[in-house]
Amino acid sequence: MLTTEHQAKYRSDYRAPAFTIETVELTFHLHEKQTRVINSMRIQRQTPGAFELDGEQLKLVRIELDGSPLTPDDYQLTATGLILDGVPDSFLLTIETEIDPASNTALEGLYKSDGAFCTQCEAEGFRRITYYLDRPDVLAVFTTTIIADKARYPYLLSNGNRVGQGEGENGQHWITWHDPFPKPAYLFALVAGDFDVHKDTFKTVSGRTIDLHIFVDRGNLERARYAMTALQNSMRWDEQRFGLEYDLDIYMIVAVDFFNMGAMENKGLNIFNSRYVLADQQTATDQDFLAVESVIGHEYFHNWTGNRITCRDWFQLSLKEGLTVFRDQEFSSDLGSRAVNRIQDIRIIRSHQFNEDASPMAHPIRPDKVIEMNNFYTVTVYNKGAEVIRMLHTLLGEEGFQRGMRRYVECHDGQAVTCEDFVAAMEQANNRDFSLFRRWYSQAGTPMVSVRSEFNSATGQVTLSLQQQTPATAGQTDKHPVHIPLLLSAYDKEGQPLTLQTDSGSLTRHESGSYLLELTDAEQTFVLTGLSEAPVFSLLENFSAPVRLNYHQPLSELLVLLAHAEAEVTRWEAAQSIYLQLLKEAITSNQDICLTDELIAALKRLARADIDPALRALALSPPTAEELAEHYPAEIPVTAIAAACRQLKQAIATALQHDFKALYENYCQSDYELSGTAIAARSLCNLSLYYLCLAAPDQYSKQLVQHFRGANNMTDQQAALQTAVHLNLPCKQELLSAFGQQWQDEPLVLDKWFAVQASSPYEASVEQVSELQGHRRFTLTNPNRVYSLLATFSRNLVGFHHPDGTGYKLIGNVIAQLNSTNPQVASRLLTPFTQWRRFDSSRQKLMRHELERLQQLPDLAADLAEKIESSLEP
Ligand code: B3K
Ligand code: ZN
Repeated sequence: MLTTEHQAKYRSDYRAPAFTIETVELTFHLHEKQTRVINSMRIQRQTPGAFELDGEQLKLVRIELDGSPLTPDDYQLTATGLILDGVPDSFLLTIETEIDPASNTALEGLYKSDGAFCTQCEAEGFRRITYYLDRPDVLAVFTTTIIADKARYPYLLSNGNRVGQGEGENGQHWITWHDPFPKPAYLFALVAGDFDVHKDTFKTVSGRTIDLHIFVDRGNLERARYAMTALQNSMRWDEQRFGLEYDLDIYMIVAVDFFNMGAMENKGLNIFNSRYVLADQQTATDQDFLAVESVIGHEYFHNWTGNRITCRDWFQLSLKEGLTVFRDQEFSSDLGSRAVNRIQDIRIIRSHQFNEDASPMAHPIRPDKVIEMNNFYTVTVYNKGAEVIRMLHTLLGEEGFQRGMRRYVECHDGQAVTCEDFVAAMEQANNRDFSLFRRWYSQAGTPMVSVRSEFNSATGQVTLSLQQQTPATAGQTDKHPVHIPLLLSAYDKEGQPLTLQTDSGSLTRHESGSYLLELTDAEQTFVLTGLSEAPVFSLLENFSAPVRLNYHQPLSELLVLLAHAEAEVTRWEAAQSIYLQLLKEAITSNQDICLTDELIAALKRLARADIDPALRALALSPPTAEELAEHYPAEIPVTAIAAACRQLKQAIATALQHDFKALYENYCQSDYELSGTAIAARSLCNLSLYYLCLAAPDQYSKQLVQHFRGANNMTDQQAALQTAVHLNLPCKQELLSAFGQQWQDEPLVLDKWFAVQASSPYEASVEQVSELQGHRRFTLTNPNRVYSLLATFSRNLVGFHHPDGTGYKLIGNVIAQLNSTNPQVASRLLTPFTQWRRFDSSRQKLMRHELERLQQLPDLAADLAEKIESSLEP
């Protein structure tokens, strides 16, 4: 047998396919353990070259070429596919294979989720269903017939429109679907099962009526209402903001409990992890509702950015993901609070993406080398990818950006294209030169922008000296300057906004209200004129580029911004900078944190300020230990970080106790409503209760229990539970068992119960997690459960990094088990180990030992091998 196991692929090796598939007719005879797949492909040669189909874990039953059966002498079976020599230039190939969905624990290809059949084909899962040219630049028209037992599988679904159906023998029935839009195999989907269906419609801008069907487990119909509204909102928003209308007559979403990731944008038939569909007041938190809205939007928006225009090869993944994340972020911001959404997105980049840049798996948003594609559905490709699109938006403005989008769609509808094609469309539509901007696609790492400002009172000028430098990343040491849009504003000492100008014309007013400077060189200076005092700058406003900012601002200036900045995100940034300074000083000096009267007064004003309560809650929350760790690229002082974070919160709690009491009373609501205002109020109310319990546990524990028992929604109930557990209050056990009892049969809620305990910021959490692994509801077969207990724990700075290494062992053992059953999930759990060089020598040794132990596993999956090898590279 030939094997290509663990072989790297390079972007530079791309070759157009020698053959294309014009049409494909699939027939599925569904059976738990022996599903038969008959695949008839009309194939056309494009260029000279071998004919080789991808296929994995398939049992070949027969092959026919233009109607004649082939014998084993006519083809060659390899570990990864099927080679046919001497094929004609145009032919019909029929292949029958047998697959075993019930044993498919990797949840890739065709598998069973509880009682239903479902598929996951991105990136390379279709090859586990049949032999095929499983690459995104082969676009075919699919017709799919599904045959199955009618009683057990009354719903048989696939992409496109339903074109035929009938009854068969022995209680079987069949349905045929036809998708008129040519698509790559990764967008293929099939579902068979018994569901409740929530039905509605949407009338498009051109007047067509689209059927919308959401399929959920029986009994969950009510919990699909919110997702339906989110879908309708998405469809309307994409018409209004991007001018993009839906194309098929029906849009279906199926919610399944067993799913490796969030959801999948299969053409006309999205398959979702049930956590991003099911939501109601009793079982979903406000954050869950917002996540449902965002993921529903994301998958819907892929219909144009991903499906109609797809990727030429998987190195271009950010073409569809970066752009679609940008679109879903804008959707959430247009419908909800723009500032709150932006803050959440900034936090993801700063904590997770910057971490990835500092890890051995660092890669540009368009990677150059991949071993296992599933390892590249990363925060870099997705979220940094979205920041790169956002920078284009900042540079072009909404109008210019939309002009570029229209050009992109006009030129590339129906094609499989590259990131380069996208940038070129933006350039051409706007008559701009983005040669330098393109570097964001090829260069990995987090640029550092250092700024000095000097005021000259004699001339009334400020000289801003800027330097940019990107530290070396794994496998890419040679770095160059990138094109950075830097948004900024300035205030006087009283917090009045200042009008800025330059002599050179290099400063423009941006549509956001901030000013825009474009950095393109390693070093640049800008002279701002006409100022009567040294301004208080707000730099990198709205996080206008995914960079670190090195600009020292005294507390006095940060307090001006905290109190007066026009942009809410800037006020939050000012608060975070203040907290960071305090935390870092405490860690360096090894001294306790002491809040000055001036700072306390500022925080009290913030607590009472006439701004969105959700924003106040965010600004009154210092960085988490995990976020603070990101600021220690060389060595993360685990214990000191945890101590400093605890102290700072304790100090805030004590100093503002009365304010939190007032906030709790003002913002606690008895009636439940799911509106932006109510969500914001709940966040401030729950934060206040947390601080009160921290300031005076004896006095407020009772209140907390009441808050928990009296809660009429999951947000309040979960927040109370988390406060009890994270503050280790005496009522902790009482609330844990009440919650566990009440929700034992609701998997999505029980996941929260596991996660709250796994994130508890104590060393002892490792014992707790170890015990929970034996809980009767714990299982390694369900990815949601694994993520809630174990992925959550692996991100718990204090628990996972327990000095005796038990946290590492615990997760290492699980990875070893999942290696053979579900490598994608195993690989996700491995991510924290890739950071091993950032810890003290004792922890380094323990983490490294775990990586080496895993490396020895027999049949190590490519997903793990790639990460482990890059981590251990000297
Ligand atoms: N495109 C899918 C992700 C597929 C992941 C494959 N391992 C979901 C999304 O980004 O919309
Ligand atoms: Zn996506």
